[in-house]
Amino acid sequence: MKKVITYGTFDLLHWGHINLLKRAKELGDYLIVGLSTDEFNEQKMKKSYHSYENRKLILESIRYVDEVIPEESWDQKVRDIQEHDVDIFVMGDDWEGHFDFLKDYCQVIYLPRTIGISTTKIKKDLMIK
Ligand code: C2G
Repeated sequence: MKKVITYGTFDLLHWGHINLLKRAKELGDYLIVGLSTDEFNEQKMKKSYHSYENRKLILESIRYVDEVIPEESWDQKVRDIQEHDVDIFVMGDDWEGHFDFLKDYCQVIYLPRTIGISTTKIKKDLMIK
């Protein structure tokens, strides 16, 4: 079984996230999502609208997602890859190059981001209207 992992905040889930999760799942048979906790979001200078528990509930409802684990720090990826026997690490290409050190442990793939949508854009557009 080919296992894929990706990480993110996935707040205000939108079709750009779904495109990423769909393509990530298509690379293997089992997709794990490392979901940023509310505390880790603070380290990423992000504030989620939805709590970790609710973002987890939403992600677990998506057909492409097989398992959701908490992302609590920048340096847990190697351990996650080893403990979950991951074959492929996937991120959107806004992260291009940032995780190349993981190539010692698994395949690293950066997928093109979906243009025209982001959680930040949603928040901004809602504020204007
Ligand atoms: N994404 C995308 N297209 C968009 C928006 C997001 O492909 N229009 C992708 C991002 O590239 C990322 C994933 O969706 O791979 C989740 O996006 P975020 O929740 O913004 O994740 P981020 O805050 O970048 O967290 O350790 C890694 C970090 O936790 C990544």
